Amino acid sequence: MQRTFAIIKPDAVAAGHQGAILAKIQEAGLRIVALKSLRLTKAQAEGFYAVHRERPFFGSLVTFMTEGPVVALCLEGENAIKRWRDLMGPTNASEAPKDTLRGQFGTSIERNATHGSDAPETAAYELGFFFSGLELADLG
Ligand code: 3AN
Repeated sequence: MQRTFAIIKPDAVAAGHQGAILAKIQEAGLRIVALKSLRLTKAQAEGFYAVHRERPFFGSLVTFMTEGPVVALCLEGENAIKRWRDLMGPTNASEAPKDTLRGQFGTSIERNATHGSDAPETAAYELGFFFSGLELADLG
């Protein structure tokens, strides 16, 4: 069993696609362990994307991620990290297949509807960035 961290980004929330994306998650058999809606501050978005701070798109990415509310999720299942990334599709939404979330709900490489951790270490870090231990406790 593996956990991963997911975000429904501001573009997808503003367009009202949260419900459709949550339905896809459940149809795919990933369990929603924790879920919250919040609007990131600039400092929080900069901290979350700190690994990208030297990249040319960093400022624009932070502006985008703070423009409106997001939905943060902890997803659980066998091989959840890869399964969620496969559901999302490639980073560039304009090139993503239409049967992926980014292909369906994203519009560009930046405004790509969803985020997903890329490895177990990043999943652990990102889950801890957004959720407390109590929120991630398995209350089964
Ligand atoms: P992924 O989210 O597919 O793992 P990363 O980690 O390379 O992709 O990028 C993090 C986020 O930064 C992406 N989800 C996207 O919103 C944004 N991003 C990545 N590359 C670019 C780019 N060349 N121009 C603008 N935004 C980008």
